[in-house]
Amino acid sequence: MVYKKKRTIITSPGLTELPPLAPDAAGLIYDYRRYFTYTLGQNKYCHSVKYFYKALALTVRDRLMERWKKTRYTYIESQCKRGYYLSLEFLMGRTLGNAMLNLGITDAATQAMHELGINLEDLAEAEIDAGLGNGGLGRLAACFLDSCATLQLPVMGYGIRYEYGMFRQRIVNGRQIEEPDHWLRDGNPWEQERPEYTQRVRFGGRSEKFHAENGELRVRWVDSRDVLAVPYDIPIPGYRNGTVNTLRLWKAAATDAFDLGEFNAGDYAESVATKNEAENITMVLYPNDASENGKVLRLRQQYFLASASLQDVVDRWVMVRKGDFTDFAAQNCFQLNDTHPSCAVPELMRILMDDQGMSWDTAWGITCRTMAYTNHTLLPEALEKWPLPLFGQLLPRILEIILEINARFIAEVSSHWPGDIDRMRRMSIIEEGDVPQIRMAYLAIVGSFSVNGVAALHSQLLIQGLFRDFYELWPQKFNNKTNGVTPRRWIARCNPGLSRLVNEKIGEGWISDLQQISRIAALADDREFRQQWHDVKQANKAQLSALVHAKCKVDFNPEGLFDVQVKRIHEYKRQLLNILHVIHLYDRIKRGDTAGWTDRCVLIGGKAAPGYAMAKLIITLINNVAGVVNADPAVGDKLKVAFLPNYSVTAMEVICPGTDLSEQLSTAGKEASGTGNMKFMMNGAITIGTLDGANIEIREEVGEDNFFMFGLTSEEVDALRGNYDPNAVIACDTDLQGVMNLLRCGHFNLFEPGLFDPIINAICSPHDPWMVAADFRSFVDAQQRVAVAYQDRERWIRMSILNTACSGKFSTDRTITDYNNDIWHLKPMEIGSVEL
Ligand code: 26Q
Repeated sequence: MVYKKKRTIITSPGLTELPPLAPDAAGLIYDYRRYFTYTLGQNKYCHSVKYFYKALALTVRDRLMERWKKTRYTYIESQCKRGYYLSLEFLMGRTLGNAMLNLGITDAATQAMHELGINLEDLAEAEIDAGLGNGGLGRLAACFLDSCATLQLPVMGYGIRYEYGMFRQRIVNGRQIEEPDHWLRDGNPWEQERPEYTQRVRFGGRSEKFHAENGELRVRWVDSRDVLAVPYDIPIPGYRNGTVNTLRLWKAAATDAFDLGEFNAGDYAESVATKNEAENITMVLYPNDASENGKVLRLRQQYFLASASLQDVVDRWVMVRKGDFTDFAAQNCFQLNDTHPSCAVPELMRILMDDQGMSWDTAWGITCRTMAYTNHTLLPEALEKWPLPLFGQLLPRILEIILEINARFIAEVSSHWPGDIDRMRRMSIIEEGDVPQIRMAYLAIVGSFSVNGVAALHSQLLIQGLFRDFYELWPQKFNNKTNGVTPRRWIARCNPGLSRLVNEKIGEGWISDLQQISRIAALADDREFRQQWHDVKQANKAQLSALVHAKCKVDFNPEGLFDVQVKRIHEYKRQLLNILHVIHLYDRIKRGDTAGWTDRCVLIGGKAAPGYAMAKLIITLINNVAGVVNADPAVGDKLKVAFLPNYSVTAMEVICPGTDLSEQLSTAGKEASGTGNMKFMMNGAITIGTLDGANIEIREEVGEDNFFMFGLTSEEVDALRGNYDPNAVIACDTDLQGVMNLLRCGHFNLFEPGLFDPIINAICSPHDPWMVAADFRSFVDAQQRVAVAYQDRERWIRMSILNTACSGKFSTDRTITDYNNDIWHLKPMEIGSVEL
């Protein structure tokens, strides 16, 4: 039956609150020495920087702890409405620097370490990124948590504590090699295990009907193979406001009963294997940023997260409200980060009916008033589907509930559009076919009161395309929430030079109210300010050069234009278009066509999904082009190209402050939003981009004069499909011919003939979905406008200032305020207003 640990409560009058810990340098030094000496057992002979880092991490963590407890009690005592962000990914990066920034103890810690003869930055470098995400979707979740805490909203993150995060990328012979990311090897000072909140998650078995004591017909899930979910909590501090929220990550563990049964049968090896099967669930993050369908382990992860998190919330509710669910929907809201956690819909139904004894109608009334779904992709092939038979084997009770949800939903469709069989077939949660499939996006839409896209264009395209039928049925469910990024990490922390300069001019208010940064626009014509702005950028470019030198052995001259594209490698993001432009510049240099030349340093970085052959080949092409260009003495400083291996959150913290030009090249209508574009803008880079995702809104904010637009619009892309003729495009463009000739004659693969044929064929195919050749001319022309603009130094600096000044909209503080006003309706909670 339902697994519940007995709790023994000890109350001790001796355990009253201690006075708060000193936040100054002397207090930090005292605690640091204690941790270093007694907890970590080190002395003056210690030569591992890991211990120096760990002692400071523990010292800082202590200062979060008081606030964390207070925040928890404030939420429980006030019985306020709570929000939950359910995500298979949280790409947190490093924690130490962010924690110190938000606590306001960076200066004190710098001084403390200085007095101990330690350089704080060296020590911070020892922290390994928490890379529990693939890219945009996972990083967005991390930025959201920072903003929720800063806005003092009672929101908890729920995710998975993967033993292995995003793989580490190495480049060998121009090719991507994946290495495991065992990020927990040296322990994680930021997590706190909470075994007392362990949950039990069922898999397999079957469901059976039975009569309850009161004679009601009920359902139970029996003969299941259960797995324990053990929570690990991570503190999420707000910006200098006393709030510390929680990110709860679940780790899978085998049940004791499991082992016991096998042991009794006398098979030790079998019992250990069974244990592994359970613990495998949270072993590794799937490294695909578009769905890789049909992997049963991935579905186990998804259900594991949904089930453990919902049971956790319901347990807390039952404890406080004593089983009265009248207010549950008014007091709880779950935001689903894409369809990955969408098993939450049938799982909440199961908990409310099977565990809490509710009727279908009551349970459904609660479920579809508490769930909200965010979509992050327009690519139809990336929409999640699960084969029904596989789903039924793994989660029989959940499938039963999904089928019932669908039956009732189809009845609603049929009463809305009587006789419209085709529409019923189109809208069904179950896609018909040889093997029927469960359409997770449809399940999420049917079970949610809110469905949102992540940029204005994306939300518009969703209701016109993928979700059109659903929009016609329920227009009021659909809304837009344009993405953002947190200005704490993405300006204040990663760009101290810029922050100091801005603080001097307009104060520090912008850090928690980014609209205030618009006040620097008034200084865009101030010569002295422009010089200071330029000095900051040049210093940041020097740091980026050092990184490129260290990781790529390529020398970037900071006088050149730093032209950067970093993001997942995907055909729709068109790194290929970027490298075609590079080849074109190389071709011009070789032809001597260099009058009025602007020196350029091109940096490209990002990971390819390990099974995505075309993306991996594009990486190799970039590396081979870089090899040829950088080695050619005729090229010199005119053009440098580098592929940065192992792109990560921490790498971006050095990259975006040192970038002049931000490349946002996706085929229009394909990139849902993009968020890297916002980080670059905030740090004074100018965008060259298509009218796609949030680029459109960036251009609206900064003005068309301060943005380099190019390419087909999404309507033009759609209109061209079917009569696209890339070979005709190439025939009309001598520049593109020059590029194709270099590719075709094997200039970048002299020792591997034919290596890049798949790329050449893709560009020349009339079925190329990404229409690379179609946008080449427009892109090259826009790049020429960039080159000219960069030579007018004063003009460029002015554009740079205006980009930062107009980035206020792209703070996640604005995004989260929108989510809260339109979807969650949570009350900000002052911390400390409740007696402990
Ligand atoms: C699904 C099933 C099985 C295996 C993997 C997946 C999977 C994992 C990650 C599918 C998709 C993702 C990630 C998607 C993603 O990062 N999307 C990006 O989300 C950003 C935040 O909204 C947007 O800015 C980007 O435009 C969008 O591409």
